[in-house]
Amino acid sequence: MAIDDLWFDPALCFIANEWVRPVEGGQLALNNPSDGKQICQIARGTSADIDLAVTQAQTALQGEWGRMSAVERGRILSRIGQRVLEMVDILARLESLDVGKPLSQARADVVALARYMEFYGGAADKVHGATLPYLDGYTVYTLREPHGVTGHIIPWNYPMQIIGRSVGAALAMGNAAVLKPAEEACLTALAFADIAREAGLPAGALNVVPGLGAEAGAALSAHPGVHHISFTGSAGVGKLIQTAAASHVAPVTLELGGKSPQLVFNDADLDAALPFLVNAGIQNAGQTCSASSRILVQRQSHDEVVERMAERYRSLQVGPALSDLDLGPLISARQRDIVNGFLEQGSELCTAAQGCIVDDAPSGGFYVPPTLFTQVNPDHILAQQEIFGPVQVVIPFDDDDEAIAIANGTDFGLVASIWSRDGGRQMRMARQLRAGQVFINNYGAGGGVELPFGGTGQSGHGREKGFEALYGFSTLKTVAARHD
Ligand code: TXE
Repeated sequence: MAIDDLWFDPALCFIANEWVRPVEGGQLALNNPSDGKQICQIARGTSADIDLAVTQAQTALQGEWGRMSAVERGRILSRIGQRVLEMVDILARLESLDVGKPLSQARADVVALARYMEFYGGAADKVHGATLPYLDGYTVYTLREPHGVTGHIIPWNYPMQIIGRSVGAALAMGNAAVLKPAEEACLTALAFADIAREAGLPAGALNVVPGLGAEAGAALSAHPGVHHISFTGSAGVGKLIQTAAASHVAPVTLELGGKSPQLVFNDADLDAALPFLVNAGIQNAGQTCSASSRILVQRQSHDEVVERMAERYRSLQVGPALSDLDLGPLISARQRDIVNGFLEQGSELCTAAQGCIVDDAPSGGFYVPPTLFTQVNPDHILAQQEIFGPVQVVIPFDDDDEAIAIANGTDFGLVASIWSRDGGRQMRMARQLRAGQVFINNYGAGGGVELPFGGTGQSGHGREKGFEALYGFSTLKTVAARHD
């Protein structure tokens, strides 16, 4: 079992490079989504632990970490990335066990985390200010500076990738981070902090306080000593966090999920499209903010696309994460119940195909069969709300205008893709789609560490990933010097 590989006590918080007991001594059970059994106990951090972590982060900014050159920060991040890769087997097994995702998908997340560290390590000393022409007798320039203490509240679906894109970028800019991982999956966040310590990250630059959202999470978002909050999770909690941060006017980056469409036109290369159409919906059992849960197909191609997607669905196998089948379980009984509720609401729809849960899947696991619905009305609840499970709906359309109207007809705007050979249509659609990322004849662009990511509307605001994230995790100072 991967839990035997743990070299630290998961029931502790990680503050100033030390493993410490939560101040109030609380514990939470961490469960294995594949069988529903307890894996271990984790710390139930509270506002007292958040206070301690923020204080240590502030101390780090005044000490070695705050004085460190950008190039040295970058070297440390690169070393962390190398160490993450050296530990790929252990980390992948831990993530697979904890999140319930198939082992090979967990492994890809570890590799992505290492790549984030490499990218932000290399970028740390390449963020420049500018000199600005101004009045005679003045020299004016801008400085990019860290916010100070950054808070990172992350979900359970991609802990390592989200740490990479948010903590990695924040540290590259010289912030000191306080990370509140999700109570459902936090083992790799703790492991990562220890790896960072070992790779030379000074004490206090990264602190991890596990705990409940309403306790540790709420305390972090409302803490007046936190100068920026990065949040990935539900829209409801995103609004709470933005409100809490407003009390001390801290900027927030919100990444809140979506209902991302893929638009398949009659002139699309279906052989190329098919794997993307299905994989983007079922990866991590559909528990992906950028999951493509709506497939919009031009009417003439509709039946062929549905039949080919259905064929793939019928071959999908769902089982325990470490068995590395197509899909693992959902994260929790609660998430399974939410998804089953949606499936019930779709009971009057046309089900094109379902995958199967393998016979020897443990009875206590949180499994649901991947399900493809077809001929779905764009206003149906399954075509409007984020399901966060392996459920895709196929919606027919007639022409470009209708495709855009349906694609933009939800509250979300995270990702979209266009499958067409017509260059003019590709460019027109890319402009008209309401989404933070648009892909043409692909979906997801291989993980896209380098590609800025974030949403519009209820999908949130602010951008993470790529170089753009470094602007979000820094503030701009203008210096105007008058001289004779
Ligand atoms: O998210 P929450 P949940 C969506 C998805 C899913 C739904 C619920 O639709 O079905 O959200 O998932 C912390 N103050 N996404 O309940 O509650 C919490 O501890 C501060 C989309 O898991 O938003 C965890 O660390 N923090 C998504 C984090 O917020 C609070 C990923 C996310 O939990 C808090 C996950 C509070 N009051 C779910 N309450 C995506 N965009 O990828 C909770 N938290």
